[in-house]
Amino acid sequence: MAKLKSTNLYLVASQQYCRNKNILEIAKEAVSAKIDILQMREKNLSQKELLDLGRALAELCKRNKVKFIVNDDPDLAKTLNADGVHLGQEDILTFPIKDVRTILGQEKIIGLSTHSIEQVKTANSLDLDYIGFGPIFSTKAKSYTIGTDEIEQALKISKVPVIIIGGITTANIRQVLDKGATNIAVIREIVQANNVKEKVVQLKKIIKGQKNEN
Ligand code: TZP
Ligand code: MG
Repeated sequence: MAKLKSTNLYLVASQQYCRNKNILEIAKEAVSAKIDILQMREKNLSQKELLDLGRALAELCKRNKVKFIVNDDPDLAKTLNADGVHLGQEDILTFPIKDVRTILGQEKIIGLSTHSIEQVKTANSLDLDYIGFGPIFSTKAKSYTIGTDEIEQALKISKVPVIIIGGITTANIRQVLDKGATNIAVIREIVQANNVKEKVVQLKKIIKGQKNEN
């Protein structure tokens, strides 16, 4: 059985991109508006802070049937009994995917960031449940963009669901959906929204408008 639904709004939750609000508060609002997947992506927290935030987010997601993914660290994902882990290209030098699978088991979700068609092809030989593909548009988290031109090819060749990421907003999301994408991940568009709930509802509505199933 597929571990992900066919259409997903994926929030990458990261305190450093929030303005005046706490990431846990934002996560609560996003979850109440039925975000599908939430990733904890914190690069500047101590192990204790990561554990505390991770426990709170894991509990929140579990209670609301939202998939909870931990960035960068398979052991932390295991400790938190998260639904899965998300790794970058540099992470898999330290944690080869087959070892991550051994740590987490068959039931858990393993995602990998890809930034080119070459990386999508390589990802096809790995034991993954989804890939991220981006950054499509300009973003604070990366210093380059890959644009929309290769989205169709990435969707066509990838063996696993492709989650499109990078600078996506309500203003430009249709450019991505028009290429066939059904899985969208964002940070700033949600965490910096004046009204997080409204923003989630609005994004989900636009994404679902593409496809009738969920
Ligand atoms: N990987 C590629 S782009 C990105 C990550 C983690 C950040 C996306 O953030 P935003 O604010 O939606 O551009
Ligand atoms: Mg990483």
